[in-house]
Amino acid sequence: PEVVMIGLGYIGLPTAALIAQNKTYVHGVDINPKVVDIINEGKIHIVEPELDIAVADAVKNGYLKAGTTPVEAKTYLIVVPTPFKAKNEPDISFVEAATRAVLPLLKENDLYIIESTSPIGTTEKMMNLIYSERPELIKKLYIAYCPERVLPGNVMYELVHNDRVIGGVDDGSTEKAIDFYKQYIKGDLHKTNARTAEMCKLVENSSRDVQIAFANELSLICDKADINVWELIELANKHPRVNILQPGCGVGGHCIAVDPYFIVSDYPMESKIIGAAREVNNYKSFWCAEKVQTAKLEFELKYGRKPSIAIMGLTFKPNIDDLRESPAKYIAQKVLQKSNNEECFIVEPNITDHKVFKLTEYKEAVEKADIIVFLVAHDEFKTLEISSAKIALDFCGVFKQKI
Ligand code: SAJ
Repeated sequence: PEVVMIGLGYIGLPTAALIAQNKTYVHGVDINPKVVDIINEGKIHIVEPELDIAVADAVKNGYLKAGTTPVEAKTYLIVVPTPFKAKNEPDISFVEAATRAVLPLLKENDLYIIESTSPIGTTEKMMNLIYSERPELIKKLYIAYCPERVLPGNVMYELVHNDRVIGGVDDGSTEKAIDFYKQYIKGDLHKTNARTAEMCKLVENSSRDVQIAFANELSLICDKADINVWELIELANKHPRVNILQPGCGVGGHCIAVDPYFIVSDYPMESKIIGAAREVNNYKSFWCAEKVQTAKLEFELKYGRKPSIAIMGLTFKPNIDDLRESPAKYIAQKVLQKSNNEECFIVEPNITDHKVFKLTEYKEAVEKADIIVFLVAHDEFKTLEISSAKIALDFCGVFKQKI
């Protein structure tokens, strides 16, 4: 093969399929043998529109093969997860393990690229690791960092059309990496160094987190000030230079709620706003759970019986089936934990079956519940009519009502 792709997950597999569709031989590597088997059958293990066709084609035509160990190639792409450990410190052990796995295969003029979201300095760290183990290759490899920025649900389009930031450990590496990506990508390829490219990825997601935190902070203030935050934001955004995002029940997903910690843990004294944004967004989820408790107590005082509750939505954002780092899931769990034998209906129209939550159809839940808690603004919910006899807690702006 010409390319070895280490990591066949949400980004690695689509990228491998894209490269293979362009008639470049790709050897994909994953530590999970089940994933390897599924891919070699031309099937996929994740949900992503159009990915199934791309993988089926690439495997059928012989351009994509998967295995559990790397083989010799000209380009090595590291696309493995970088989770974080306790105390919110990033864990680059998968990047390091992937690098160690390709180390013995590297030869002069090979290109080694990290795409995994990584703390600043990771590419240089991996370069030092490679050169300490293979000193005969010093300055004879091309080493670069190139983050992905695709939106889950639209990966196959964005992989090709988004601009990319490409940073080598030296100019030769940047050029070599640009030459590689330009075979597959239609977006513009922007040159920089490895550290800037690493920080760029972290900053893109931190910027969104900070902006959402501002909207969430406004929602807390407005709740106390008796102002409809949705109306307020719409009006403020009429200003030509103001563009406030939407408040919600917190920030989720495996990127925006995670990446800012990669900056905060390395530069805690300097990243006050980034750290505070994380706190505000986390607090918003806790606040929503508390609001449900208050609504329950008020209902009981008023009607002398326990209310039934509908929890509307579990995913980390609207119209997807992904529950990773989902604030809605966290709130649902809190409500269930604090349940005092009230009937509780959990709704998630994008998931048919869940091993922990017993799911109820959304119209049925709305009909049966006294308190309806909107956590995710799924399209289905927008056409619901809620009787005025019920209490609706609209945390995500389905109806743009005051809570
Ligand atoms: N959210 C709000 N209010 C808003 C917008 C979003 O509360 O106005 C919430 C969502 O409900 C969700 C979270 O933020 O819980 C994140 O959703 P998202 O749609 O903003 O982003 P992701 O996590 O699906 O994808 C992001 C994207 N990054 C940016 O937009 C800067 C994507 O381009 C990245 O590739 C991806 O992270 C990643 O892999 O890093």
